[in-house]
Amino acid sequence: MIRDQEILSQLLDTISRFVRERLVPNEERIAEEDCIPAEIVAEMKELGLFGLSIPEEYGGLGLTMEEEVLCAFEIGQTSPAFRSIFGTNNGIGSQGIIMDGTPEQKAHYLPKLATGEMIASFALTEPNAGSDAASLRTSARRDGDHYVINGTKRFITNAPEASIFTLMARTNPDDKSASGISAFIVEKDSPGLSLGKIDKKMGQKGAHTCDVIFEDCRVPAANIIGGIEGMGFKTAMKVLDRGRLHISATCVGVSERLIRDSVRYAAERIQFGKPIGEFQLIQAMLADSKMEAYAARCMVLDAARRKDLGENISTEAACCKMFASEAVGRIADRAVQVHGGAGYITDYGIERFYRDVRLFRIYEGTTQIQQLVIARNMLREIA
Ligand code: COS
Repeated sequence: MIRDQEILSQLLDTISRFVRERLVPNEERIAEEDCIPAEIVAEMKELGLFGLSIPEEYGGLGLTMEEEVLCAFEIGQTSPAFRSIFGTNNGIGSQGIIMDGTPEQKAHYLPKLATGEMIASFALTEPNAGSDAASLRTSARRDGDHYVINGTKRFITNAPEASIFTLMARTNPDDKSASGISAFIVEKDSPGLSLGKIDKKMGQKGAHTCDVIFEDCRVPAANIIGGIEGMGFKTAMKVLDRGRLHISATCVGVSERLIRDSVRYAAERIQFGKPIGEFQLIQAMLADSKMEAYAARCMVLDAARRKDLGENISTEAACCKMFASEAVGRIADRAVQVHGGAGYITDYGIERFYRDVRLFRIYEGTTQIQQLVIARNMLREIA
């Protein structure tokens, strides 16, 4: 749903210009320095990028899902690490509070997340609970007006930068199922919370992950999301359904960027006396990539529109995440191939995207988890 086409077009133009003029020229720098420069983060705050999806009453832009994916198509046209720094405030870090938080929790945290004054991180995965999210072991034991939290969360995006964590922990030790899990807002300065070393990753330099360790960490009982125990797993699943659409849109953006770079290279690079783009074997690769990116774009837009209409898009979001993340993997591979030797050399940046996009098939649910979600929903519908 697009509320005001003119305002949206202005926003998309502004984001597109920011990506072209400020982010693309800094891609190599953030890969080398493994850090998003403070002046760029300040500009992102200025543009409102930390609050794209946060409701207007809390100081965000309150974008609809369709508007948000259109923005993500633009933001995806550069290194994914740039998106990552504000991605969790719009997505998995904040959405638990937006969807299920109490009015007090929303009023306290959302305005600071919308401006980027606070960064929110989503803490679900553990050393022994990844795809099987419901098997998580981090415990939250009630003690008066507090919960005492013990456990370790792993690969937590933006944890080194985070001010708050949306944490999933087991409040009922006797219930090993999903209904024993609750969601909490945990502030980074809580006594007993510490961070592990920043992980060394294959790609997406500039976006950071690390362990978050809770040792008798005391959290006010008022910070349980929604004020009731046992709802945390469902909150996490709803957050992930939505997050998967945003990631899919980012995959579309990266795909379109890689295709543009590949077409330009194919038009300029001369071999056998003519541009390589005139050879049909190169054309086939360009066409296959275009077809897949276009299909992914259409899927994402359709699912986003359905979400705006209030439909349950769990299946569609999983289809989008699976298709768009697998497609961008193939598109990045073809981009390397079209660029030939240059595609393998760091200076051209294509090999960096090739490594960066590999994560899309893994986080916010692997391709295999998307397959499982899609098929289970299909079987449930018929039952
Ligand atoms: N929206 C709302 N509620 C949902 C839901 C969704 N999308 N999916 C599941 N639920 C609810 C179910 O309805 C069920 O509630 P009831 O007990 O009241 O019926 C409850 O949650 C448990 O669901 P289920 O039995 O399906 O849980 P499973 O343990 O079988 O879940 C999957 C399996 C694979 C769906 C889940 O573990 C998952 O999504 N794993 C991937 C996690 C992930 O993406 N990790 C990435 C790291 S986070 S960046």
